[in-house]
Amino acid sequence: MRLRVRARFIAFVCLLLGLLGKAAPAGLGVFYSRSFDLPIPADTSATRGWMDDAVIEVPDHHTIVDLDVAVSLNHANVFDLQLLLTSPSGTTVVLNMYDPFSEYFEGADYCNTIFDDEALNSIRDGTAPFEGRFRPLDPAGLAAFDGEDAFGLWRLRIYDAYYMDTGSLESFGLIITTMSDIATVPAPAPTATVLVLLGLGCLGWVRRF
Ligand SMILES: [Ca+2]
Ligand SMILES: [Ca+2]
Repeated sequence: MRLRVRARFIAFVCLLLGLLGKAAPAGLGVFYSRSFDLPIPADTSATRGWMDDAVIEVPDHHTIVDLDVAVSLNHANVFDLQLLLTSPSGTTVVLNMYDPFSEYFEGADYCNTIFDDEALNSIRDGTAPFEGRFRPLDPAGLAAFDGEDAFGLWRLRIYDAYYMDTGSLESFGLIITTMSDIATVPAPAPTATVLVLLGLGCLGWVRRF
């Protein structure tokens, strides 16, 4: 009985999407990621200074509903690092940085770290290599990007503020939850047709029960 109800629901959604010409339900995430090998700092003869910006180009127009940011880097002491993300619109959010006068620690690397406003823990509660999900340092959070168009160049900027230790950026990614584009752009005719046929097929299958 439950299978039949679920099949009816799938058939109904397919038919509705096909007839309305929608590509997919709203709220799907899109992921843009790149590998890097950028020294931190950029001047390999120094142990303090800016990394060259890590840039991801988003080639599509998406109105951002939620944004998460993935970072992997190696660095002998990540206490040195200030991580900032700047959107194509020019908004900057501080992902993490430390105050040398009140919170010194030793620890290496960011390993598959995901900055996420909805994470249970702040990055300040984590310890290197920060594996998992953490809220960014900036009180405004990544919500500062909500409502912006994701299209264009995103820059992860990293400043190594103190001497001695160095490292390199390995990867940086954007996980964008978007609604408006997916919900409003009509699907290509073949997609809509396939959805209608799929919906009709499912209905036929349901009737055989
Ligand atoms: Ca989030
Ligand atoms: Ca350093």
